[in-house]
Amino acid sequence: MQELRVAVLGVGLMGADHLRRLAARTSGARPVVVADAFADRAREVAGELPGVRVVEDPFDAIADPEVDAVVIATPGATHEELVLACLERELPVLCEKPLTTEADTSLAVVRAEQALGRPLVQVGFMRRFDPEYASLRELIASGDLGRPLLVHCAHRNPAVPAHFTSEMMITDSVVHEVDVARFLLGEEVTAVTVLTPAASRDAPAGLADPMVVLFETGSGRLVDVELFVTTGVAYEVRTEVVGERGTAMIGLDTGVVRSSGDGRRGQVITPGFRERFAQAYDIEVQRWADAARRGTVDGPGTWDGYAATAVCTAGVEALRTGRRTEVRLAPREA
Ligand code: ISE
Repeated sequence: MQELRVAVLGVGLMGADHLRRLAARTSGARPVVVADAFADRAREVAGELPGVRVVEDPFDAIADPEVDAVVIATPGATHEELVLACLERELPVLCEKPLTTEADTSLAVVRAEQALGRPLVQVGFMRRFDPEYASLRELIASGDLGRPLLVHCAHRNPAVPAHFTSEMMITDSVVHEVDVARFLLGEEVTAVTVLTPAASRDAPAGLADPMVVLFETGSGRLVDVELFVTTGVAYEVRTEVVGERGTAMIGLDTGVVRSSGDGRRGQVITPGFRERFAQAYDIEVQRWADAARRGTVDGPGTWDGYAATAVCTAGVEALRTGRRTEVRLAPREA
């Protein structure tokens, strides 16, 4: 295939970001169509990019004969039918997380792709493409840390939109640590416990912020996640692996160390996830486009999307009941 002609569905924060990335920084691919429920927003974003058409209905974009591949960045609740429509046309897809919002619908997507006999869908777990996460995984694989026993994670956002709920802290935020745990440890998460300490007085009423989430894995390892989404500080995502013969940590923003006039020395913390993971997003989209042109997927696939949704479903139940909740995962078929 010469050049991958891409439709971008949804041009909110992430979709608009991916659209510009495809237009300016992805080789072998270019955006040709955008669709968004807010037509004005779509026209405005597309207006910056010559040759990009706007359609109102995302299904028209999927059916468009000029489209070879699709990026889905619409709200999670729309993903199921959009991904299934792409599979019907056998189009490669990069779907922002979540793959779908419920475990059973994610499993249906896994099965629909399996029926086609080849992988077509990549799920937007961009942390796998972040050089620090990739190095941490290589370090684990080298055996130098010994067997990893524990993973400590901190996931702090300076702020979240007003509609953000405690459940979304799991389905929208902790979902990344679910994928990180599976990516680093190479096994499934089997149970989830959620603890809600005294809430920050700065958090909106009713938001269980901060929250501590504990994952158990199949072989008995533990991953703890401190989630704090209204810190008012900056974007801080840290991951520390504790092995039998050493520990390793990433996410310290160890960029330029600068002294300033007020007698302080330090680094700048990235303000948000788009800045912190900018390089990861670039690599993710480039690897997706390269693989799509080769007729394959080179990143987290539908099973990874399904497993993450299943763990989040258990997490939301654990939050609601206050009890340790087992993850119900269907058997993996070859
Ligand atoms: C957001 O949707 C993301 O995906 C970010 O990576 C995460 O840090 C944030 O908490 C989510 O709301």
